[in-house]
Amino acid sequence: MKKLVFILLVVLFACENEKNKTAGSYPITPVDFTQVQLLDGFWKDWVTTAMKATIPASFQKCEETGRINNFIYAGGLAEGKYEGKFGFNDSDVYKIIEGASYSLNLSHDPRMEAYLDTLIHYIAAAQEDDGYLYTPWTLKANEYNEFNCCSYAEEGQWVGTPGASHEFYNAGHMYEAAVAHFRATGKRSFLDVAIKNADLVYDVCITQGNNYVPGHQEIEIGLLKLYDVTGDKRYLELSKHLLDIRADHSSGEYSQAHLPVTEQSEAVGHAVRANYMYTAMADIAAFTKDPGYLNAVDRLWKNVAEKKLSVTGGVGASHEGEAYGDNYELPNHPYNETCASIANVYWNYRMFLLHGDSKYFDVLERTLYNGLISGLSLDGKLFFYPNTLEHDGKNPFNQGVNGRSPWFSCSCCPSNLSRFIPSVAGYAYAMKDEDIYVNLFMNSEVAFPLKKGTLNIQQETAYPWKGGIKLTVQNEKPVHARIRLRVPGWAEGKAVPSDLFLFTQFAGEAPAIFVNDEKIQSAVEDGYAVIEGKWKKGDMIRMELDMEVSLVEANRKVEAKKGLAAVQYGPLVYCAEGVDNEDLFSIAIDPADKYNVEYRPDLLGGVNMISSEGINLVPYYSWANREIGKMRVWFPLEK
Ligand code: FUB
Ligand code: ZN
Repeated sequence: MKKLVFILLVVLFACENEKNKTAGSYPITPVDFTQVQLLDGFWKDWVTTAMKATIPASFQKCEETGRINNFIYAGGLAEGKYEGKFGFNDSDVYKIIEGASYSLNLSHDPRMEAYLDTLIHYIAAAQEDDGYLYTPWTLKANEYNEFNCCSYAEEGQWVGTPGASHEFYNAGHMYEAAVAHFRATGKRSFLDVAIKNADLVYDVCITQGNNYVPGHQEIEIGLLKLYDVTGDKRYLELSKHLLDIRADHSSGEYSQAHLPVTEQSEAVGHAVRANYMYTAMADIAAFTKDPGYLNAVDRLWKNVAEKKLSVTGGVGASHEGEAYGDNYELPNHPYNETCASIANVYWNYRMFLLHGDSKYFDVLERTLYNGLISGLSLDGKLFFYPNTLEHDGKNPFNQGVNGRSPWFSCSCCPSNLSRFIPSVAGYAYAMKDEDIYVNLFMNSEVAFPLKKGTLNIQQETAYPWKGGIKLTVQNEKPVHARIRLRVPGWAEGKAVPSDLFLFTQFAGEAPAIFVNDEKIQSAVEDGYAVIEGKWKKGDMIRMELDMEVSLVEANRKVEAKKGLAAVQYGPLVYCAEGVDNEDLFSIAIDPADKYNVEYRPDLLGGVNMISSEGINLVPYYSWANREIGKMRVWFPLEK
């Protein structure tokens, strides 16, 4: 009953605000995480781990490291000084609240809901009367603490050092968290704090005409989510304004301020900043229909897909400045920050919503199954910040740690995983009129509210271990729809939607589609098998993808990958670890090698192990969960 009242409130609020909206939207409509119910399987396991382990452990770290106290002190609820090394510590709390809100949707947890209420009480207290909310600034009146951190005067009250300030960045994460909390609970407590802050930022930047350039992009995304939930066009205007004025040249390529955003063609600079910016630019392209924005994100996407993507879907290869490297600069020890992978998913998802082409999901899926979940240990409590593709077993490459770490002084990646993983079901489906898109394969139930009735579908699959995907229609009343079932590029012998990586040999059979057990020849449009029908309870659509072990080689222009090959199975990139292989660094791969694929329920939470005579491989994402030893993704190829 309580949940029903919340849902009614959310719907009423949304309807009221729809009236204010006059701007455009994406041609394709997302199917929100609230409309998808995950069922037991690969992704439910990850989400449950995030809910039960990652989120509570991360909140605990926030408590231990003063991140929660900072709100309490700034709100005058107790006395104390700002704790922490970075001005953006507030954002970790916001991100974990965002993740906890998504997880409340999956499973009702009154204790967690009450804990969030307490945190929101502290956050609201820390908000200054005019709406300003950035605890390092509010607490600056106190003398500097033992960390002598982040020189608050440079960080806050509207942009100190160009390219460095995080007050807008923190605000963006606050807005995203507040919207997620409102959507999950129907409560306005956090949303009202966010709105008050956004109204202040609007006043300062637009009404007063201050050209403040955010030091780290993020607020642009948060404002667009606020716009989406409130329908208040000022937030859209402000988001676009902050992008339009970005080219102040002061911090150059590092923070993508070197050129007007609509003139950028190459992904450069700090990779998380860049990918958050491209994400917001895609939103602006959709909401304003500005062709300059659309053309720019298209060019930038092409640049990354053709020249700057790791085989694991990670981006930001350069350790210097946590940045995108040059074209074709894809070293075997890339930086590939976990946050940059998460942002790559956000960006590619929006590119799909703009264009409806499955190639964006080919990149998204590659990132998701490889360079993103690699950042989280199987028990959900240890993290990688950079995601290397090779390890000698000794180098403390993970921010000074040799192996996974429970936290970092700059802990953006753990909190980003806390928010991303519980939202994953929101990426699986989308719709446009009578077209429904099945983009990711995960056991789930989903409802598509079509004009002439609701289409309810249950998806069953053992992906990524097996290639069968079954959709069963559950609605009693027949409803007409075109089901667009994504045929992954890898299943058609295309490693990526460019010539950056190629399968050396691809032996897989063509994907097969069945409707009610009868094999059909369906048209494939933009990478989707299109299956049209009037669907009623019990109807069944099945896709069989032939999962074969394939070798991947990089484009010859990638110096670091000359003569090397990686191993892929379905969407998964594999690696070899020292624990399964003696003398790992003398192993070479012969293209004629035959592989055995065996599902091992006892290993790494249940994985397919791939073996040939000379090598044993496990999914890349699962490495460093048994011991911290040698690891490699790319192997010399015997010719
Ligand atoms: O600056 C905030 C976050 O900290 C960035 O997005 C990460 O790359 C890390 O530097
Ligand atoms: Zn990070």
